[in-house]
Amino acid sequence: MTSFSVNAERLVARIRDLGAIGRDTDGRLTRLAASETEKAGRDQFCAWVRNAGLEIAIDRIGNIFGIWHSNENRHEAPVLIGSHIDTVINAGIYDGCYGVLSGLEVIETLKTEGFAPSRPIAVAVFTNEEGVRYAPDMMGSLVYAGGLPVEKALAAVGTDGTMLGEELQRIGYAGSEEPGFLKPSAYVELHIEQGPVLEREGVSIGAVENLQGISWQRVTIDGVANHAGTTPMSMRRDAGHAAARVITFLHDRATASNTPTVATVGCINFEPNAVNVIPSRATFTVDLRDPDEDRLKAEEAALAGYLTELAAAGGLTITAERLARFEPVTFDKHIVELIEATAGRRGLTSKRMTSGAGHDAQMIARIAPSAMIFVPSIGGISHNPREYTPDADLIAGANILLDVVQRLATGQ
Ligand code: HGY
Ligand code: MN
Ligand code: MN
Repeated sequence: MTSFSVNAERLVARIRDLGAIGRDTDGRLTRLAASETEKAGRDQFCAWVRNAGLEIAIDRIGNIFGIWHSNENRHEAPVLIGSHIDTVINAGIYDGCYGVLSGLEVIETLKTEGFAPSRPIAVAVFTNEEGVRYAPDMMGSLVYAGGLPVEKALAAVGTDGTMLGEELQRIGYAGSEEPGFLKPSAYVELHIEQGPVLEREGVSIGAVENLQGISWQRVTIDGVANHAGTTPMSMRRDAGHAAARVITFLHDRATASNTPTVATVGCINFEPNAVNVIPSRATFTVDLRDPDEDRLKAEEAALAGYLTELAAAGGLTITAERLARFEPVTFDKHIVELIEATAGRRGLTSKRMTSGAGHDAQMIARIAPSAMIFVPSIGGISHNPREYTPDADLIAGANILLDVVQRLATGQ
């Protein structure tokens, strides 16, 4: 197999250009799913895809596909590369975008080099991977893989009260293709690690063999509003204090365990949210993750038990609503082995890894052999404007993706 190399300048320039789209007045990068800023990112990606001479297809949940096929291979199942371009709030420029732009780069390089694949190669931008505005996360790829009815996803109401389907209409990305219209022969996703392992161990490439389970809940605690100055401590039904106890319970339990379990409370809101009123209501999110399904279930049960005790002891009413729940996923061992062998052929070190973050690959793994390639994140920082991966690592990862896709598209 002839080994090509991506156009490093073009890829790095596009990562920076896309990273400049969607900055607010404070310069913070925020491209929430189906927002005006994400539309601008989608438009830019589609312009690059058109310019590359690929066919564009958009499905009903707004997933975008850039497809390269020939008359000879158009009826074969495509090799699919993908990720996302929606971001969290005040995000870095690499999360998701790196994988999408590297996928486009791989196709453009193979096209330019005159490579003739035995099957189509496509790059996908999946809608709402982050799940910050609409839950659950990885929504577009979940719908694509048949894990969530498209009508239900389109009816999702966001944290801002908008409806996803209406927002996709408004930004012009409510497509007509039925989700799942392309049945991939294989799926590969290139992504920054978003954790500290590769950098700490001085390894260039992560061959991701599995991905941990994810549990998202929204907890609502109802107590009684009362005067901050006149209400004795013994008479309070303080929803705010109860929320603080739950946050401490989760943090201490995960910290004390000698397992990879992680627990995060990322959003919290008090009502009436006034300096001199004991909160009557506290609403917050709980993100629990573990590579082992039984342990994740045990963490969910421990939380449920603690909430029941807290409600009884404090005269509170506590409810929990499930926002997302995904079991751990194991990726395709042949593709993982191919990633490792490819890294070796390019003289790069690699290691098998578990993904701590959720990714679209965990959903597409339901319908096609799938795996992921990681490159180092400096300081393990992500979901933060300080997210950074050196250009040399970005290019190394993209060339591994290039070789892996080329091999998957020649059936060797
Ligand atoms: O939550 C996650 O792990 C991903 O960034 N959506
Ligand atoms: Mn991501
Ligand atoms: Mn992310």
